[in-house]
Amino acid sequence: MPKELRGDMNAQGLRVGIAVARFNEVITKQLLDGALEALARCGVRDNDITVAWVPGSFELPVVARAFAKSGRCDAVICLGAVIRGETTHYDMVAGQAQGGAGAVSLDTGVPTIFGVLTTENIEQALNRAGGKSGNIGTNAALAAVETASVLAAVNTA
Ligand code: INI
Repeated sequence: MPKELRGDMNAQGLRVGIAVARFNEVITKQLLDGALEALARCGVRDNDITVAWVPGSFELPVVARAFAKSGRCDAVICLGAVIRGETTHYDMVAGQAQGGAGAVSLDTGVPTIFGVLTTENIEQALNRAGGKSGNIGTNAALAAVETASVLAAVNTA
């Protein structure tokens, strides 16, 4: 039988850094609330969570990188909302956030989760920030817990 590893959703003792964008704060505050609730449900203590607000999604990766390199975070979560209707440089902001978060993850080995909404309009964003389509912040937190757990299992297997 092959050895099979899965993440465990019990995250007691997990240390998490969250970078969250102030741009579209009405939305990103909802993402943050969803993430914090999910982390609490998984057993993460408040004392083990640090939240850093950044101006916009473009700035998420640099702060995520600092969290990841600090040696004090087992997982990092990036939260933001990039809405096409409001910007002509949507693709640049969204691309930097996504590529930057991915680079931080691979360069540091600390799972860095992409919880950034990219939508056409504010209605779609609200739907995915605690509205009828769930909460991307919640999903991001659960992905952080599961990935940190399976990574620890891979590293000790
Ligand atoms: N930042 C966002 O997080 N979402 C957006 O929709 C957005 N728009 O529309 O421009 C946005 N812009 C700011 C950007 O992230 C940087 O903070 C800014 O360019 C300074 O570097």
